[in-house]
Amino acid sequence: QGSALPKVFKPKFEDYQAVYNEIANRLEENEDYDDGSYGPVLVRLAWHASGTYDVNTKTGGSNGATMRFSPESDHGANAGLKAARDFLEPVKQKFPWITYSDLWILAGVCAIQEMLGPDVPYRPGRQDKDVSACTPDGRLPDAAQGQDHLRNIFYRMGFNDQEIVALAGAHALGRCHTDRSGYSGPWTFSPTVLTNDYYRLLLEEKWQWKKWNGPKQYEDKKTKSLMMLPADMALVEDKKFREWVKKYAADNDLFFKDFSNVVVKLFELGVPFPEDTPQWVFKRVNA
Ligand code: DDH
Repeated sequence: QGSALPKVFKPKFEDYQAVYNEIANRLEENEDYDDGSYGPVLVRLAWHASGTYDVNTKTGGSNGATMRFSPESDHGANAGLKAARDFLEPVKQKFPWITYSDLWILAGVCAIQEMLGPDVPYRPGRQDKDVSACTPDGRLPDAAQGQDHLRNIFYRMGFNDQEIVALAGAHALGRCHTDRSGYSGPWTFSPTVLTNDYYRLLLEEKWQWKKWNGPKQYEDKKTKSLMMLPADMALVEDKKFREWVKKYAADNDLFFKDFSNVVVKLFELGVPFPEDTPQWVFKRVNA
């Protein structure tokens, strides 16, 4: 007797690659958006979805996509990430089988690879949670603070000093917006291409306080067109962090290798993958 059970759609690598391709092909659809790409804000969405993890209570992290809901969507650190969530909504409509949690991380992976960063291996399997799983405010770093705060925040996620510095290299990408964080400007001259320029600029430029009415931030003395946050500058002020800044400034391959490893760790914090979960590297569209 034949089973009347409906066939459950079990997505495979090709299905996730199709989602990847959809995102990759739309990254530059709106040339008026920032520097012409949604890539940076998608990386930031994936990071803020993941960086709420608490290694002691095992709460937060990318499993859940709870930033869909208030209060988490209204946390100050998440200001502006609606642009990224809205960008991904039509992708979710087109591929309804993917969870928001998997989609947001896949978008981060896609953005990093398409902005010429390293391969970032991906595992699917995150499940969306409801509003009750929203994390409390204050789990993401405060840009106005220094090394002690960075250690408190990132040790809570389970990272060490080397990993803190490797993660920060993401600030080669994107910019600050006065209507989001209050800060202003990009960190590098090529904010839609991932390189180790963030570290090189940190070490090689002369940085001075920007004279303006906004929050305290640095500008480069030469062009006054680049910026650093107090939390960025902590990486060269702290002796232990500085050693890693020097290594990554001198060696882009080392940065790419360490960045890929630490981003995979970040994107998988607290995700209970079944043991037989495959790990994939997506094929690039913009190769
Ligand atoms: Fe960041 N980040 N970030 N950041 N971040 C901002 C933008 C972007 C801090 C503060 C800010 C990471 C770490 C830190 C990206 C990725 C990552 C902005 C500006 C602030 C402020 C937001 C706005 O106005 O739109 C602080 C503080 C830290 C820290 O203390 C370490 C990490 C670990 C990542 C990562 O991806 C691994 C990206 C990308 C952006 C650019 C977003 C955009 O829209 O452009």
